[in-house]
Formats: sequence, structure tokens, C-alpha cells
Amino acid sequence: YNFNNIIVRTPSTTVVNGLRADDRGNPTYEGVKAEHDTYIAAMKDAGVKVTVLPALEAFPDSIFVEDPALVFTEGAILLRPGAATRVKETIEIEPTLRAMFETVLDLPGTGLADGGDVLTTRESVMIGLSARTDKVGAEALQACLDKLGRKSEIVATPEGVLHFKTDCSLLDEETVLSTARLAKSGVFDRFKQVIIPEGEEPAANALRVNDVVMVGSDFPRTIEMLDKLGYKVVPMKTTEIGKIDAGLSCMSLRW
Ligand code: CIR
Repeated sequence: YNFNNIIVRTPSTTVVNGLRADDRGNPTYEGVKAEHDTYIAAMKDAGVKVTVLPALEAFPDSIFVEDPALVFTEGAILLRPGAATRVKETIEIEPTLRAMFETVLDLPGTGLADGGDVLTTRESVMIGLSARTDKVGAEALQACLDKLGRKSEIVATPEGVLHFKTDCSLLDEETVLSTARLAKSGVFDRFKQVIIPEGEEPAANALRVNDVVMVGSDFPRTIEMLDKLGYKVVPMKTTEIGKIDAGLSCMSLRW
């Protein structure tokens, strides 16, 4: 969770048509843009250098740069997103990654993998199977991670949950913030676990960056809980991006 750099992408006006499982109405472009601007400012406050890529009108979900690639200080991996409308986002981000990283690997084969399904911890990179990441894609990703010298493991995502990281985030090297439904599967048994209060499940996609934990401001019980545990919490508005199933990790690639 110590990062020096992030990449973000400006939302396109088409972001209002972003993919979602349940329709609770479109987000507004202005609302998404404001949340994105706040995110960039909070990242700078947290001490990271922010590279801002231009909006892509042809790709409504392209603001969520976490999904088409995976980055580490050792190198980057170009993924193959599991949603048909998002596959070509990889081509769009490739030149930037080639310019910034010496090593850029392509996911071999035809399997699918979204960055939202990947939780990087100190000991291993956890890859969650989901409707977006299949077994072939997860295994291909393991081969790439091997090349970068990273241990990895394939785990399950609860039924009906978009991404593995929709339901969890890293609070520090030993501690995971998780929904009860994901923790129940036992994937985090080797970690200390902080469980999201019932009814605030989308708060699980929090983001630890250097000294702070960014948490959606719509989740007061989670904020209070983390605050009491001693974390330096930065509440951030995620109401509009929440309407298209996104949270805080989705909006950046971090290393
Ligand atoms: C999608 O369904 O692909 C977008 N509307 C939301 C992506 C969220 N990304 C993430 O959790 N990493």
C-alpha cells in the first residue's frame, strides 16, 4: 500500500452509460467528474504522483483503469477484461504502460482477467474468479506473475459480486477489510480481518494509500469503525460511481 505513482483516466461524458448489474438510474457526468477530481486531489495529498490520461468517449467504463491492466514496481501486465465492451481498453492503455515500464507482459492465451479481481498482498497476489475473470485467464495471469517473481493464488469471489475486490481491500500488510460474505469463505484466514458492518457492503472497496485509508463517505459506520481502530480515514464521495458498480480502487493503477 506504499505507492509513489498512479495512473487515472478522465471520465468520458459516456460514463453515464457505464455497465451495472442493477439499474438505480444513470450517474450524472458532472457528479462522476467531481468525484474523480476529488480522488485525484486526495491522491496528491497522500503523496503520489498522478498521471492523468485523456477521456475515451468510445469506452464508458474506461475511467476504471484498474481493470485492463495490473502494475507492480517490477513491471506491468496487460489483461483481457471480461466485459465485451471493455476488452479494447487494454489497447488504449498499452502505449502509456510501455512508456512507463521497462517490462510489460501480455496475458497469454484467450482467457479473461480483470484487475478488479486482483488483490496484491505482501506474500501473494490473490486472483478471484468471477463473471469477469475465468480459470484460463487466472492461470495465464499466474504465469505472468511468476515471470515478475510474484507468488499468486486463485480464490473464489462470492456469487453475484462483480469483482473480488468489490468485497475487500488491504488495510495494512496484516489486515484485510472484508465483507462478511467473502470472509466466510476462509480466504483471509491468515490475515487479521476487519468486517464491514451489515448494510455497508460497498464500503469494502476502500483504498489504503501510504498513510491514509480512503473510504466511501456514504458509509458512516465503516468510517467510524476504522477511525476507532486507529486508521487515518479520508472519506470520499463515491455515490455516482457507485451507481455503475465501482468503488475507490477501480479508478487507478498504483505502484
Ligand atoms: C464495470 O462493470 O466494468 C464498471 N461499471 C465498474 C468497474 C469497477 N471496477 C473495479 O471494481 N475494478
